[in-house]
Amino acid sequence: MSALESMKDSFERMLLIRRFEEGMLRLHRRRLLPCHFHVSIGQEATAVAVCRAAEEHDVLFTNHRSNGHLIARGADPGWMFAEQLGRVGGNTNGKGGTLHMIAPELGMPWTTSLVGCVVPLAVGAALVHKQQRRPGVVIAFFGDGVMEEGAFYEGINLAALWQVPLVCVCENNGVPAELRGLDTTQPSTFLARRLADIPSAFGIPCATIDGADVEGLSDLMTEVVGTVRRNLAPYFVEVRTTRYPGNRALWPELAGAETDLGWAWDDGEPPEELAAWSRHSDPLMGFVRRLAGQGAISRDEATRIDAAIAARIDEAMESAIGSPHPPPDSAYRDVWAGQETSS
Ligand SMILES: Cc1ncc(C[n+]2csc(CCOP(=O)(O)OP(=O)(O)O)c2C)c(N)n1
Ligand SMILES: [Mg+2]
Repeated sequence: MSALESMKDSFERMLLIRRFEEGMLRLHRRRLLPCHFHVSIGQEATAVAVCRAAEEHDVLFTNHRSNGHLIARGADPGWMFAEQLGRVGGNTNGKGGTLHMIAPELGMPWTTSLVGCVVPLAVGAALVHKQQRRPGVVIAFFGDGVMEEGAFYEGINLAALWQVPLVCVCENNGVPAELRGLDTTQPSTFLARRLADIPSAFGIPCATIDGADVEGLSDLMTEVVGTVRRNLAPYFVEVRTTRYPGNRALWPELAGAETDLGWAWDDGEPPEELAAWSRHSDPLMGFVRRLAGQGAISRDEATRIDAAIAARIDEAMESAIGSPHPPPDSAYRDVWAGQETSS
């Protein structure tokens, strides 16, 4: 892939994630979602950069904020809408929802909604990779909240002692306003925001990077994943992102308006509540502005790509809405590993 093709690929993947999550917000406004949900608007660059750096045989663990990770790895938006709508066609036919989305066929075999627990699970998987001399590395996505949990410390301690091929990707999106003041919150989150100091103390190499810079992230993640592959030892990356203004913890809202790529060509301004975030912190609009400024993408081409993605998302969403709810007699199916699915 040429440099230009790879830039456009990053743009398309980030846009697909954005349009999927804007679709989730639309479903919320239509009151079709039976359960809470999360969006990763503003964190798309991390998902895309990590998945570009990962190879097919690598194993990825995700968390409750998983839409971007799954889509960047190639998951189909159709089943992801169905799962979150509680419909047949999702990975558990709608019984797990936002908290339990996985794609084993894409090397994303497991997730947990217990904050922190993804780390020991991923360390265990990485140990298996090392002991059985499997070719891949293990990559774990988690939030900064994980670093307030004991499981994290046990996990990285063992990862450092056992020297397992594990890439920790900590998406530091700060503490949402409604959760500020909880006594479980670590001083590091509030004060220094230097989360990388913590794994450093365990002897794990660390990097901190701006989550709004998809190209910087891609370069770093390629280097980090390559280093872990070569050295069979853990690495920790803190990605600093800024929360999208509509990103409430459980029930996100659309802030201002859906993303309009025209903003990159000075065609109108984002609404006031989005303006500062869009200009300084949004990895998607930042990248489109850069591509447009360099003449790497024309407005027509961006509009064509956007229309194709919007059509794909609309079709996937309407087909998921048309899917039935799982029948009551399937209540105990799809909920344990190894069971047959109900559809
Ligand atoms: C062990 C545990 N404690 C508390 C919760 C409730 N909870 C769900 S998400 C969340 C915040 C997680 O923060 P972070 O890991 O930074 O992810 P973010 O939502 O900010 O992306 C909390 C406390 C939980 N799911 N598990
Ligand atoms: Mg967080």
